[in-house]
Amino acid sequence: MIEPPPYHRSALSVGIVHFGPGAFHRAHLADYVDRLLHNDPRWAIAAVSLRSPATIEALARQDGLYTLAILDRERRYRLLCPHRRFLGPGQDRPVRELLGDPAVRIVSSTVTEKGYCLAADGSLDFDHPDIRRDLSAPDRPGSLIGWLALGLADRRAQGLPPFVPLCCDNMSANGTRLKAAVIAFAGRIDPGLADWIGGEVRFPDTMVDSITPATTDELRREVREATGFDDLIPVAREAYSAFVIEDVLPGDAPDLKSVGARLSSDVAGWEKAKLRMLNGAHSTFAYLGLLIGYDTVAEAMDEDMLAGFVERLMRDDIAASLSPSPIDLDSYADEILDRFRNPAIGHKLAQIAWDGSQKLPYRLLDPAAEALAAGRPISRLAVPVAAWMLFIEARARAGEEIIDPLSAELARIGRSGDVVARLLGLEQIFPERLARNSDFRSAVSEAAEAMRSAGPRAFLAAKAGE
Ligand code: CS2
Repeated sequence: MIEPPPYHRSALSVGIVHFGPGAFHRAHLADYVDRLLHNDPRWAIAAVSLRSPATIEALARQDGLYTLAILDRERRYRLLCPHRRFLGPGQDRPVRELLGDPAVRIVSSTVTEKGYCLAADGSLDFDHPDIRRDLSAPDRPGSLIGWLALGLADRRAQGLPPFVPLCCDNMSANGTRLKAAVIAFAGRIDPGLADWIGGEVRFPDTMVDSITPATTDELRREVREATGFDDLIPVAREAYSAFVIEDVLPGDAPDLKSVGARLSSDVAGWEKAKLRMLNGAHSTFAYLGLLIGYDTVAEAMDEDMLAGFVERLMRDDIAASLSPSPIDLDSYADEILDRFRNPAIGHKLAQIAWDGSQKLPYRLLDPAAEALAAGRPISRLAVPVAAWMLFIEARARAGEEIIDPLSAELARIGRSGDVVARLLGLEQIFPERLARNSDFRSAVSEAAEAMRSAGPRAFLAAKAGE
């Protein structure tokens, strides 16, 4: 049996409301907060799930306790318990009360890229069904954006200082984008509120990083055998964890620095480097690896042809899109590739392949657009984009599920002819500067054609000789 954390759960009070208590949150922010609670009981988390009740119910059933497995050479297990309130779909009243509680200073989120309802240009998508719904009933929101606007409106009406929305998702300029989205939403309801948010509310940009595979039954079994705890919702992550927060938190915010978060005035540099180097490489492994027939990142790393291609993409093309950078990009690439080799993680390529329409823009399309503008070659950057298209085509034709907010449309296109041109026409994914660029279009089409005719392995072999 492992020891519960050394704080008295009954002495904790809620200071953070978190939307989206999935595996990444429970392995990342919740771990920082759990360690903070050892010294400061004011920062327990109220977990809010807007859609699925499963995690909330399991957390409540276990009185907030769950296991964090650290997947290193030796496995370690810790029991965490930083969540004290568990609010599922339909519990609007307590959520609203908590957002108005002056003791709550942070409202954090991990709702994945699609949870922010943004259009391809990064601004709020007013045509998004959730946003339309929330604008027609702003007192009963269903989206994160609607909840933040309502919570901030209540604070303003009560003369309370605002909370700090803390976006912990993998988007570049994540806080800045969230701020613009909440202001745009508020502007449609009450321009005075939008001005107040613009002037008073801090939305720090953050960089979050720790590889967290999805929880499986195998993990549940392993935790049960190793610790004796029949945990429904354990999480596993690599030992590495990083959290960089823009240094704009107010003085009365939780001291996340004391538990290893880094406060920085240049989060943009960190965030961009992480999104493009690590996540860009991940997505490349995912689509090429699945086409070849691999299951996990570590397995794909064992294929020299594929690993060599991804390494060149990182060190040449992606690094060029980041320079000048506050980071030593070559050592950063070494470190990332080493993390990918960790055989203990078993990180499924199929998991990374989810939501490609949301992930590709930050990870690979922005670097491609910048490369074109700067006159750098894009033939390698076009390869993962083409691989994503072939992945969509293969899934659609096999009648397999595509996990993506655009799944219906992607499946329809995947089953049709002319997949490349039709996918390039999706303006939710490809901004005009790319979709209309003939160099980009031909680089993607040529890579897709060559992979189709030679097969992805032979294609990569030929690429290695270029
Ligand atoms: C991955 C990320 O699933 C994915 O898209 O690229 O979850 C990645 O593991 C994390 O961002 C690492 O910090």
